Amino acid sequence: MAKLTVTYFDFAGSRGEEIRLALTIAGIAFDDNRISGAEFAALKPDLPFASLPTLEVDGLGVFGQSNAILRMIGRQHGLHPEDAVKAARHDALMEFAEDLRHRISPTMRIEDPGQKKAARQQLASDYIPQWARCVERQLGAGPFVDGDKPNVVDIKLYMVERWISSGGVEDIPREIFDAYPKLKALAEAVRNLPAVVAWYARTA
Ligand SMILES: N[C@@H](CCC(=O)N[C@@H](CS)C(=O)NCC(=O)O)C(=O)O
Repeated sequence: MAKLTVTYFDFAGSRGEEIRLALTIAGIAFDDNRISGAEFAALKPDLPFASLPTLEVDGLGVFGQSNAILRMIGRQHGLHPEDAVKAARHDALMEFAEDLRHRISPTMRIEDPGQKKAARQQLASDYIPQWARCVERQLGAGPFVDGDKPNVVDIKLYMVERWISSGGVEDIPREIFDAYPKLKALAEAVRNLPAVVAWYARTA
């Protein structure tokens, strides 16, 4: 098995943590390369898409774009559907998780506190409930997207749920997903996977 290196910032969240969790759930060893902001600035011009995370596969090169990396891991280790139609449902949810990030992330760069608060309150009153309603509609009996089998899509949704429900974004209520029991159950089921519990016992 080729040596794998995940490069990301030194925190347990977002796109890099999704890759770490996917490999952990797959039971695949990897080099967990956590870098500082200064190291990122130095590396950035040479990264495939000028962003993190990346996955380096010894002998094959450096891969970028979190969803592409997750799908590669998923296909290699039985964590993404082989069936194209089923995969399209998973892919759509994975892209939709990115859509949510792309709505929230720009508010991090608003400097005026009043404007930042207003932008986030607006998201909390319209876009985020709409996002959660759409996700909830896609989920069946659960707890995972595919019933009782976890896949990379579940990791992606878990990371988003955990980000918001931990109070990670000021002025977006941490309870905002409480009205969406299937999404909450999915997140809880990922959180309780033995590999995930063991990962946080080791890294938290
Ligand atoms: N579409 C990309 C987005 C990557 C991205 O924006 N990564 C952030 C960290 S989560 C980053 O590198 N930010 C620093 C920068 O863009 O300068 C993906 O899914 O990997």
